[in-house]
Amino acid sequence: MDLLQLLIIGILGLAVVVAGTVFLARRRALPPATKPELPARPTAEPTAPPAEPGETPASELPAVPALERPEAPATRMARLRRRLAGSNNPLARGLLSILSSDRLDAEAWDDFEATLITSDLGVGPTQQLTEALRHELAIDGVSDQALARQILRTELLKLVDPDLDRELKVDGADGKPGVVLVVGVNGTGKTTTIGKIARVLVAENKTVVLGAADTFRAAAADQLQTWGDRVGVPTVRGPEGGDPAAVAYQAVQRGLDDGADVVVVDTAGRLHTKTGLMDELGKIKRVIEKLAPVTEVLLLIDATTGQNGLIQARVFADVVQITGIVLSKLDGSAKGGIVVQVQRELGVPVKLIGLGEGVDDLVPFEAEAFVDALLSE
Ligand SMILES: Nc1nc2c(ncn2[C@@H]2O[C@H](COP(=O)(O)OP(=O)(O)OP(=O)(O)O)[C@@H](O)[C@H]2O)c(=O)[nH]1
Ligand SMILES: [Mg+2]
Repeated sequence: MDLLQLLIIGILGLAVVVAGTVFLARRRALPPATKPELPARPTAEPTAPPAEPGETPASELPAVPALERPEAPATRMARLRRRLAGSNNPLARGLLSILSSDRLDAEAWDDFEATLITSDLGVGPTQQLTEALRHELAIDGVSDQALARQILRTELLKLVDPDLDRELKVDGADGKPGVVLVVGVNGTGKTTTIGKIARVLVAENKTVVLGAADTFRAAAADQLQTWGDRVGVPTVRGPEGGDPAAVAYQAVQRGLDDGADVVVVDTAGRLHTKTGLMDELGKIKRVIEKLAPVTEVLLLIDATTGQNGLIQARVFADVVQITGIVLSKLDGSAKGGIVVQVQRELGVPVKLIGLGEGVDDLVPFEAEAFVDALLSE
C-alpha cells in the first residue's frame, strides 16, 4: 500500500465519522418520534377503583353522620358572610353600588342615600356615611376600586363601632351567680336565645339555672325546660298564671343554693305599648336584685322588623336598664342596618346575633366580621 492509498482510506474514514456525528446530532435535535406523553398523575393521591355498573361512585356516597357537637365559630361566621354578602342583602348591594358607579354625580349619591335609609341604617348614620365618602372619594374617586372599598370599610366600621364592649356579663360577684334577664316583645326569640346561650355556657363548663318567668302559658316553661334538659340544666318554673317575679326570685335563690355560675331568666313576650306588662318587667328586675345584682339585661330585637324594633327598644330601655342587644333573625329578610341605629339610640351594644333556628345559630357580634360580611361579594 502506497502513501496515496493510505491517504484515501484516511479521508474516507474521516468522512464516515463526520457524517455519523452530524446524523446523530440532527436526530437529537428532532422531537422524539414517540406518542405524546400523558400528563403525570400525582402519585400521592389514591385512586378509587372504578365503580361497577349500577354502583354509586365513592365520591357521591353520603358522609357518615358525625356526632352532634357545637359548630365551630369559623363556620358560623362563614354563614354570616353568605347571608349578608352583596348579592343577598339590599344594604350590602346599596353600599357596593357606589363602588361600581361610573360617575359620582348628585344622582348617584341620592340613590346611595335612599338605599341606605330603606335598609334600616337610619337617616343620621346614612348622612354621616355619605358625607364622609363624598369627601374622601372626591379626592381619590373610585378609579382605584381597592382603595375606594377600603375607605368604605373604614367609614362603615366607624358607624358600627368596634370599640364597644360586647362581652356578655355572666360573672357574678361575692360568690353570687351572674344573672341574665332576657326581655322583648312576643316571638322575637327570647326563649330560643336562652336555650342557645345555656348551651354555650355549659360548653364553657359553667353551671347554669334557667328561670321560666314566662308564666303566661305552660307551653312557654315547657319550651325552656326542653332546652335546659338537652344540656342537663335545671329549670325553675311556677304555676301557670302565677307571679313571674316570684319565679324569677326562686330561680335566683336556686342558683345561690346550688352555687351555680349563671342564672338566666326568661320573661313573657310583651308589647311595649302595654303599660301594665312593662311595669311588671321592672318589678321582676327589682325582686331579683333583692338576692343578687342583674349582671346583664338582654333585649331581643327581631332584625326583620326594622324601625319598629327601634321603637320597642326605646320603651324597654325606659323600664329596665338594657345592657345588651340580641338581634335575632338576621338570617331572614333583615337588612342589618338596624344594628347601627339601635346602638346609637340606646348607647347599648349589639352583643349577639341570631342566624337561624338551629341550636348553634347564635354568634357573638363582631363589628369587623359584620362589615366584612356586608362588603363581601
Ligand atoms: N330564622 C330565625 N328564627 C329564629 C331565630 N331566633 C328565634 N327564631 C324563631 O322564632 C320563633 C320564636 O322564638 P321564641 O324563642 O319562642 O321567641 P320568644 O321571644 O320566646 O316568644 P314569646 O315567648 O312568645 O314571646 C321560633 O320559631 C324560633 O325558632 C333566628 O335567629 N333566626
Ligand atoms: Mg318565649
